[in-house]
Amino acid sequence: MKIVFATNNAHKLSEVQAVLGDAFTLLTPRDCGVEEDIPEEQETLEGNASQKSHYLHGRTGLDCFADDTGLEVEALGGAPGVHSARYATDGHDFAANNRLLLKNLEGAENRRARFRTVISLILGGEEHLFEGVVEGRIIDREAGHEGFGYDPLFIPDGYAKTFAEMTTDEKNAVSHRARAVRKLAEFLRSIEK
Ligand code: ITT
Repeated sequence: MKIVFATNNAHKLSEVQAVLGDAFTLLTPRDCGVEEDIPEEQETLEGNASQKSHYLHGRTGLDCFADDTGLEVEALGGAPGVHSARYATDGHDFAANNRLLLKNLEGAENRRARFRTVISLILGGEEHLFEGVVEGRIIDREAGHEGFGYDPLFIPDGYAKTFAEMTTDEKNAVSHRARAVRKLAEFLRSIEK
């Protein structure tokens, strides 16, 4: 089955393709002639995922899905949350975001955090939402070079290493995005039958 994934993030694309396996071929917005940035201007993960998938569906008329992810840190009242991409600057500056997160958590005893992903799927013109969460903690210096974003600072519960110290398969065993994508895949398989 071919389906369009509304992302410009190559790391996300390879994580999601690894979870979905060969039965699904992911197309990117660019593959469908959509070159411009897809807007995400809402104040919730659900709102942004939905805005991205509706935008791409409107531009292409194809079945598609989008994800929006946030890192929710307990001691920061759930920040950066929906503002995770632009926490420190206006761009996607992962290093600056990580520096700011460490600064804002300096001296904090409570390091609890969770990643939350919301996927919006538009299939036959109807929207379906799927959520995935992973609980963990933020360490006090970056470790590892795999993955992207806040991965070097996040250790999922039950592990002794960060997402950035894991292979894609190890991250996908527990990650927020993989959990949401497995729900999406289950749904797609169930309606194919
Ligand atoms: P698209 O909107 O093009 O899909 P994006 O990078 O903007 O890509 P999101 O809005 O979903 O993706 O994610 C917001 C930010 O959250 C992202 O820029 C990263 O800093 C962080 N993030 C998302 N998923 C992550 C993950 O699996 N590991 C670490 N950080 C992640």
